[in-house]
Parts: sequence; C-alpha cells; structure tokens
Amino acid sequence: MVDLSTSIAGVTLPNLLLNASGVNCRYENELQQLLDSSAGSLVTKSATLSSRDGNPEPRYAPLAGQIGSINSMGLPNQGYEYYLEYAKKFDYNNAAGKPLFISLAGMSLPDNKAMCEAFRDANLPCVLEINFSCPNLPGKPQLGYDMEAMEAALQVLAPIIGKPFGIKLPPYFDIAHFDQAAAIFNKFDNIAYVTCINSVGNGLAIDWESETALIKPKDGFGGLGGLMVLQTSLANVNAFYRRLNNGKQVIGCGGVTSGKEAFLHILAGASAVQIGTQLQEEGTGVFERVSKELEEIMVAKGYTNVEEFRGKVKTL
Ligand code: RRO
Repeated sequence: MVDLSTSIAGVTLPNLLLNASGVNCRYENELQQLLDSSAGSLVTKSATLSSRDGNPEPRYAPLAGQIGSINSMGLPNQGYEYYLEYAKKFDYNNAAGKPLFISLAGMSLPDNKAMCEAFRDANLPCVLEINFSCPNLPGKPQLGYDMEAMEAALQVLAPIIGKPFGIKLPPYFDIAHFDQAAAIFNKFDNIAYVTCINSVGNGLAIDWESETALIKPKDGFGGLGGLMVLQTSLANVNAFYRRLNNGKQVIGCGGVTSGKEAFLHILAGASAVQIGTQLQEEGTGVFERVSKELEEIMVAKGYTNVEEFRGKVKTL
C-alpha cells in the first residue's frame, strides 16, 4: 500500500489532505465532522478578536459547470476565544493521530498580536496559520499584497509565536512578487510553511438570465476558488517551493476536486493539500474519495510515498 503521511511545522499528519480554512470549520460540530472523516488534519475558520456574523447572504455560490465557487463571507467566526477553548480541550493523542491547525485573521496588527499572545500563553501543541489574505473585508486591503506591512507584521508576530507557524497567502501573479514575498519569509526562521493560495480575490459572477450578481456583498465581488484556480494555485505552490529555504514547506490549496489535482499539487511541491470548494459541495466524504484516487494514481505510477515525487514536476 502507499503512504500518504506527511510532516509540517513539527507535527505529523497521517494523511496529507485537510480542509481549507473557512470550509466546514466554524463550529465544533463541523470540526468534529473533520475529525470523523478521512482527512489527516483540520484547520479552524480564521478567527478575529471578537466574533463576527460576516457579510449579508447570499455570500457563497457554486458556479455553473462545476468550475468553482465565489464567496464573500466576510470572516464570520466565533471569536478567537472559542477556537482557543477548542484547542485547549482538543485530544492531541487522538487515535487517528490528527494534529490541529488554528487560523487567525486579526483585523489589525494589535488584534493579531493579542491573539498570538493568548495562544503562546496557552502553550498548546496546535499550529498557528496566520491569514494574510482575506479578500472580502470592505475597505480593508489584503496584507499579503502590501509587502512592507506584511514584513512589519511578521517582525512583531513571529517572535511572539516563537515556535514553527504558517501563513496563508493570496495568489501572486508576477514573478517579482514571488521573489519579494519569498525574500521576506526567508528572513523568519520560525515560518515553517506557507499555504498557497487563498481565493483569487474580487471576481464577479453574474447569472446571465436574471442579469444579477450571484452573491450580495460588495456589489457581487468575491473570492474565486475551485477548479478554475488550479493552475494559479500550482504556480504559487511551485514558485514558493523553489524559493523558500531552510526547510520551509508549502501547503497547496486551490482546485482540488479529485486525486489527480492533489497529485499535481504534490508534484508542484506541496507537503500537504487543502480542499475548500469541493469540500463545501461534497461534504467530508471528499477526503476518503480523494485519498483513494490519489493512492490509485500513486500505485499506477509505482510510487509508495509522497516524497518520491514531491516537487519533481518536469519542465521542458
Ligand atoms: O471569510 C471570508 O470571506 C474569507 C476569508 Br477570511 C478568506 O481568507 N478567504 C476567503 O475566500 N473568504
């Protein structure tokens, strides 16, 4: 049989598939569904200092033809204390061996600082993933597109977190931006991984019959995910895989609907693979199906573990 296990930021995942933050992970019962599934780990909904209801509905829509989704959720979450309490009672010795990732998305640097301090003080074995890339807050540009502000934030947060952590990045579309962002991340020893990518920000989906935007917030503008962003995701995974040093890893996210796309993410350099839109559409059974499909591809190609082909995409 083949081995789908992986290690990231000092924790071992029995299976390299997990949810994308934001999907099926706002409430404890949803997190339990992930624990009960074949996912190898779970990451919580990005948390803010105080709980938020998020943007008005409809705020998520799948797109016709199964090409992906658009969302402008607006960071609905229970507030970081809810996820801190969850992390405190989480069974880190669970029989499946699944580690816990906690996503934080403060509305300001002081908010991020306060949340990181609270998690540091709790001294738990969960891994923090700092989200620098929410595209859906009216009036708030993404930190991930402001290199100076992102570096300044990391200078404050990385020492507070102290131990290995990850950051969730927006997609970049220019080689100079890959270079600049990677040069910043390489300055921080305890950045263990980057997750590429968050949704492709500010698309507009319109129903041609009703001539109406599919979602309500921001005049219909929202982040794109799913199959239509696969190649952008693969490029970002590979760009950072090639540029990051000192063992920094990449988690792939974007466009995974089957074992084939999971395989492509690993070939591009991903150490783990998150599933967002397809999880939203299919439910937590997606993990068993995609794991099985990935295993079948590996068997057919003669691979027994993911290290054998990670990052080994061939170029012409
Ligand atoms: O809640 C959201 O609107 C949201 C977030 Br925080 C994010 O990081 N990515 C996304 O597509 N939606």
